[in-house]
Amino acid sequence: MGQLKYAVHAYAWTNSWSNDTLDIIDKAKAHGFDLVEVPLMEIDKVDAAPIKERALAADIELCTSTACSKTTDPTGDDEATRAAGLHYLKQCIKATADMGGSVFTGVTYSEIGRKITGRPGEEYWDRAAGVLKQAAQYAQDLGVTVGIEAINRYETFLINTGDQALELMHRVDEPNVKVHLDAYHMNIEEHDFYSPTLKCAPHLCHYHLSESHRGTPGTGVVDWDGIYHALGTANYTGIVGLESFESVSPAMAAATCMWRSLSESSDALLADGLSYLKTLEKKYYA
Ligand SMILES: [Mn+2]
Repeated sequence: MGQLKYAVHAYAWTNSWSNDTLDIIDKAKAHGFDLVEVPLMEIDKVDAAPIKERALAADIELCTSTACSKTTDPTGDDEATRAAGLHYLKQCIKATADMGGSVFTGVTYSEIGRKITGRPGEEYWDRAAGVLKQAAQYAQDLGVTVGIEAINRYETFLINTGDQALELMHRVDEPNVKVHLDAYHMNIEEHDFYSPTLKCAPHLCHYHLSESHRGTPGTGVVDWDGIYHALGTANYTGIVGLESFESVSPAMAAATCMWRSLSESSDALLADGLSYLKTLEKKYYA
């Protein structure tokens, strides 16, 4: 038995979660994953009860993630947008609890893809922290942890590094707010992989183990030994996960800028990637 819990993002098989895609839960189990990461982008289509039932039947856990949009931006310039952001985050937290999950994460602090006219001033940090604090307090009663995923500069202006995610976490100052790293983004933003992983490890709630080109882990330039060395040193025993955008629709390919194939298929990426990562886990966890 390994010590890490491996999630697979449902985007490996669909770009739109609904009750028509519940079979993904069984597929994830068949692949040997410990959790399914359910996307909450289209929250109105997420029906928690059948998801919970299917996951219980398959003996697999659930976590959730999203990215805020222009109309639900916690850093939005007007009060109404920030209020809509808080309302949306609460919907996501409620759905997570209703399906039996305890981790909700992603770009929870701002609209994904937003560009501003200069470097972000204090007001953006204050807005994000203010909304996240209220969301986190709501989540406490439901037993849900809220994650802050650091993503690259082309996709957000606010949280690009592990250090910045920690900074926002400290500003929110609620015990159920944690950090979420993603190796694809780290490859663009960090100096190395070992140091930020080690520094964030005590505060992690999730780690997307994505390769530098979003293909199969182990076939790009991410320093996987550095990541696992740090995770093993910190004795992190939480959730890590795979994201593949290989086999979905043209719209999904465009949204994730996957303009060419990086692996044979999502299934191949997941099988090869999971086996590669579990080998590393054996090497670095005593
Ligand atoms: Mn990610």
